[in-house]
Amino acid sequence: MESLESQLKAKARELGFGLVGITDAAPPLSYEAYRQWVADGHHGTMSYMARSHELRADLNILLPGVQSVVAVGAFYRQPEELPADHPKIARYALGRDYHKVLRGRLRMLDRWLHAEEGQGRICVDSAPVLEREYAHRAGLGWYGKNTMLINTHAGSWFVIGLLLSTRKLAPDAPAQGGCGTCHACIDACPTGAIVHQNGRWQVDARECISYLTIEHRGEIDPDREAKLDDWVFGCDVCQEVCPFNTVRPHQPGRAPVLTMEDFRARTWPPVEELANLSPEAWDTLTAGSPVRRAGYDGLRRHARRVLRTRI
Ligand code: B12
Ligand code: SF4
Repeated sequence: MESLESQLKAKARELGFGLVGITDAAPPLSYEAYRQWVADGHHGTMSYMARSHELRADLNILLPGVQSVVAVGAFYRQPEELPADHPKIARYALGRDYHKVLRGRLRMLDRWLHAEEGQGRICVDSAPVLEREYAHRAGLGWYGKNTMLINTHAGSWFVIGLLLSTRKLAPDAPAQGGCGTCHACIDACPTGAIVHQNGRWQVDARECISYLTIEHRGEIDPDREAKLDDWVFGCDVCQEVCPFNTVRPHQPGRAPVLTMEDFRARTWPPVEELANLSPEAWDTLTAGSPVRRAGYDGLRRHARRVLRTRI
């Protein structure tokens, strides 16, 4: 008979997850690295990253009796390239919000796995968990110099979700691989946000376009603002240049496209329109979209900046 683990993985694939793996619930090895990142101020104004340290150290606080973690990855690369004049919105945010999409599907996996025994808890950026570490341990990918989790066969265009479980499941091996001598992302990052500190590569969020256009609250200092290029929401540069994301006709395994229709890009108006959205148009356009996180004023401000720099 097929093992519980293989049935679980088949179920996850049936639900549209391109990647799935299992690890144990042992405390994260990178906890100290995370604490240091916060101590160095790399989190900027993301106060939620500096809170709840103890929760990040022990999954038992989130789910008492937790034994296993099922990590899933959902691809979001679009099947067709977007036109060159499309507003620069990070690919993960072109369709429906991954928090909602992954949560909905993980709920089905949770019900299936715990129908007869055990309990589960879903984490999709919704609880203070070092998601990349658990996904790494479950075999989904290894840490790139851009800090993205990269899968040797499928690149990094995927978002991560976790299902914690009180059931004991056989773990997979952690992902093996690395960037080697490649430093394409470091050279291409428009702001120099990828830094080598304390013996490892990390992103100083204060310099990262993704942070500055999505998470940062308050004014952006003019020197930093001048480096934001044309990005209206998020940034994909360090992934666009990554060789593991390059679509190579002779290696069709690389950079798969979305497997969930929810991630298909909605129709985004041109930057001129984004800069002058009415509150009603904003509401309709961003319903169920990650772009909502930038706020009505934030999105318009970034769109206006892009227009200013085009002149
Ligand atoms: C805060 C945050 C951000 C911040 C900071 C990013 C950062 N690199 O830390 C900002 C706003 C800048 C950001 C940007 C983006 N983010 Co973000 N973000 C998060 C969040 C909420 C926490 C990440 C975190 O803990 N950072 C703190 C640092 C210290 O952690 P870390 O970079 O993951 O570093 C760990 C590893 O590098 C590890 N490590 C490194 N080397 C080694 C070596 C060994 C041996 C070991 C054991 C560990 C280890 O140790 C660190 C601590 O755990 C996670 C979701 C979550 N809850 O985990 C999503 C998440 C990381 N983001 C994600 C995405 C998609 C993005 C963007 C691509 C979005 C975009 N296009 O604009 C960019 C990418 C920028 C980049 N190069 O990282 C995905 C990444 C998916 C993937 N394949 O890796 C996540 C996992 C969300 C999700 N659920 O899918 N993000
Ligand atoms: S998301 Fe953009 S700004 Fe941030 S580290 Fe990557 S290339 Fe640099």
